[in-house]
Amino acid sequence: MEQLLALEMVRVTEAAAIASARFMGRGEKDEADRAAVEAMRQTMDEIEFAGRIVIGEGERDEAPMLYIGEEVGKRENDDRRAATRIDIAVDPLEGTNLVAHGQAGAITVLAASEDGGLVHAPDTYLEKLCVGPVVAGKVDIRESPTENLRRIAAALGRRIMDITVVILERPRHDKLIAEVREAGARIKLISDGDLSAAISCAVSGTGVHAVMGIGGAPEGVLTAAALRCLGGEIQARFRYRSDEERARGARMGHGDESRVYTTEDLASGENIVFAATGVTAGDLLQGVRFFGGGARTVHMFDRDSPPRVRL
Ligand code: VTB
Repeated sequence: MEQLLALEMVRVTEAAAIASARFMGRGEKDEADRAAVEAMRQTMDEIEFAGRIVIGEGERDEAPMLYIGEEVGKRENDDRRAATRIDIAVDPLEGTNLVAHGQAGAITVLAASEDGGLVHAPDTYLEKLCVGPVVAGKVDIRESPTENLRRIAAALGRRIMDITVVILERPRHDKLIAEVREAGARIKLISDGDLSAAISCAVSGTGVHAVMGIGGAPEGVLTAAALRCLGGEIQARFRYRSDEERARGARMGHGDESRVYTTEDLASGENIVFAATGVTAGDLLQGVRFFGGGARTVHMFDRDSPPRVRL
């Protein structure tokens, strides 16, 4: 996959960002999401490539567009690109609630890899520990949050009190939050969006050093793709909400809940392309700004090896 494709993928996340940003503060999260999905799908179909959605809006029967298994891309010319199938993972609008309420941190995200390069994660939860490049390789999700905070602080040459951890504000995290407070780190509680928080860990200047806690599994794969490109790390374990989910996860090969998935397990592809555009301004990216006759957007995109970031 060439650099060109990476650039074209930015067009896809940009189109979704501009379309959904129009819904900022309108209290219509489903409409904001639909606008992002439609724009993404339409823009992908203008690009010559043979794509297949591996992470998207859901199963075929529950999502009209960008469903798992859907083929995307323009396949008119039988050139080399059309012959190479590319797996696509999307989160057309990460933070639908954030857009609906005009709050910070909504982004549109796409990752691409060669066939089989991204885990087909069931729609369930993952327990995640995400860190940036300096800390990568030094944490272990099987250890306590306190121990991991010690390791993060040591790697960054700081005290634990100088570390900021992002945690989704959910009752399931009460114990985690209490422990992180006890350990002395600063916490940023977010209402939504652990994917953009995880990417922020790998971008210096965002003031975010780690993400801990349980969030969506499909977004965990997108996190892994982004962190592969940026040199960060995610460690994760499946956390099922019901026996039905557990059985489905097991059928997909993810039955072992004690297995720790690494960044490379979740995004194993040799070639990984990742693109994101800001919808509402956040730690990571500025939001879409409209002016008479146009809009200004800010993106981040990259491909694996060598890790590089363009803001
Ligand atoms: C949310 C959302 C995240 O996972 O946490 C969701 O904000 C799952 O958690 O960005 P809830 O079911 O408690 O809302 C994400 O979508 C992705 O990890």
